[in-house]
Amino acid sequence: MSRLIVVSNRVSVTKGRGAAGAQGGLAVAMNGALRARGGIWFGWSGNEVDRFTGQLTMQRADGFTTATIDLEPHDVDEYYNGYANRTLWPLFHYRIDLAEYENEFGMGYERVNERFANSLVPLVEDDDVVWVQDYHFLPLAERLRAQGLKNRIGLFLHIPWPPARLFVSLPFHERLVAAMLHYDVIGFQSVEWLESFLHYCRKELHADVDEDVGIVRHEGRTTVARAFPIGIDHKEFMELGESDAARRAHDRLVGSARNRTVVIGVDRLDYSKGLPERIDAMERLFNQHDDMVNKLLYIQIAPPSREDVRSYQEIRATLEQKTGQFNGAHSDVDLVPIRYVNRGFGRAELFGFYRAAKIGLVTPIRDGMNLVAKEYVAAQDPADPGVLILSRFAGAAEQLTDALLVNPLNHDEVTRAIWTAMNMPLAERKERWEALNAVVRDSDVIGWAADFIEQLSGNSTEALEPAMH
Ligand code: ADQ
Repeated sequence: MSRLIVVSNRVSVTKGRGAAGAQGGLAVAMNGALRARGGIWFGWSGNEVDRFTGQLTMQRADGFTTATIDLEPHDVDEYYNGYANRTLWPLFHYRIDLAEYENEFGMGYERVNERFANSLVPLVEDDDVVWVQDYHFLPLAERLRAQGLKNRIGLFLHIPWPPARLFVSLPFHERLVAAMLHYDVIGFQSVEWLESFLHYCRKELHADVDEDVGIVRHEGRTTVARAFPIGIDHKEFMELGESDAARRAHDRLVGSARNRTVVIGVDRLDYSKGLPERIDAMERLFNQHDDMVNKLLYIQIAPPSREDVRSYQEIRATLEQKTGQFNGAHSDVDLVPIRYVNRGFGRAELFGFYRAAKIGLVTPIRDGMNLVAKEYVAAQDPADPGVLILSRFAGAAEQLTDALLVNPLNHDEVTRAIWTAMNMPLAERKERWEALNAVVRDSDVIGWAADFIEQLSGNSTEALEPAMH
């Protein structure tokens, strides 16, 4: 079997089971894929040095090797905090109002992609397959090709692809997508993001696009573009659910809820996750129904992320203010309706919290997939499952059609969904959950990685299946 080389911004090895913490969905997914197959995980160490050397630090991890490089402070400012998180992230989440277009950001992004290519090329052997993760490295394949790499190179985009009308607001958008077309395979989380990409390629690049099979031909190259919806490591997660830590977390939450229905949200603190809008929906619920303080407890777990970026400082301040105001208005002397917790938890504890919560509230304004929705489903008690309320704007909504799907911007709809979920009969909860759980169990991260790698390893584009499978 050929080796797998994974490239991503950060390399984060989970130290044994249940310790992934708040590293985000990518870390959770990649550890599963690399542990199952073996190979090298290459990325930024997270450290800064005064002068870039490209020197690699190699370490043996749990079943695979990690190789990391250090970056200069201005690389981190311009490439990571800049172009990746202040330009591409907001734009790809449809927030062109927050997207910043600075020349230095673009130049830093190009420079770091070049540096990654220079350091990676010596590690790659002839029949390795190279699998690049996410929006940090859209042009990396082009840089690797320029250095003569002939290997199969694939990209998986964990975030949405915006509609062409929004994407064209990015300066040099044609150049960026033309560089992406040096990948052999580009994977998206959902058919919606895939279709936006294909539409852009046809309309703006005038590429030859076969939408039925997801093939883009441009300047003599052929790229396969398909939807590969990511999943969770279902087996591992279920095993965590058997642990004492999970049971303790469950009992602790149930005990402290004092017979109130627990609603849970678990999200990185990010403006794409729709957190202030959730509190607005709660506000309506509490105003519409009497005595909600005795009926409902909303736990929002939201560890801060990207704290160097101003829009993240702002969303944090907004949330603190809104939860403070809400609790001030709706608490009783011995009952507080919103518990807002700014830290990460072990995955076993999360399992216990999910199971204790009769409602999972997953209402991002835009999200590539959203793995919390899938974790919430997996963690439910089959005999008495909770209800998932899911934003129709998350990639997960394409698969999890038996959730209560809502428009997170429509507060009334979310309020109604919470009320419906609180009052849903057991038979309906079971029926919905069984359908949801079958999807979550049968499309896990191991299968996701295997599908992508199989597509990437194939030398022929002749016998392609339809774009979505
Ligand atoms: P994220 O935006 O980070 O990922 P998500 O898919 O929800 O979002 O993954 C979050 C992961 O981090 C989950 O496994 C969750 O359990 C964990 N997590 C979140 N908060 C936590 C906390 N307080 N403590 C512990 N763990 C916590 C990006 C994209 C998503 C896409 C994933 C994977 O934005 O759309 O689903 O990558 O492709």
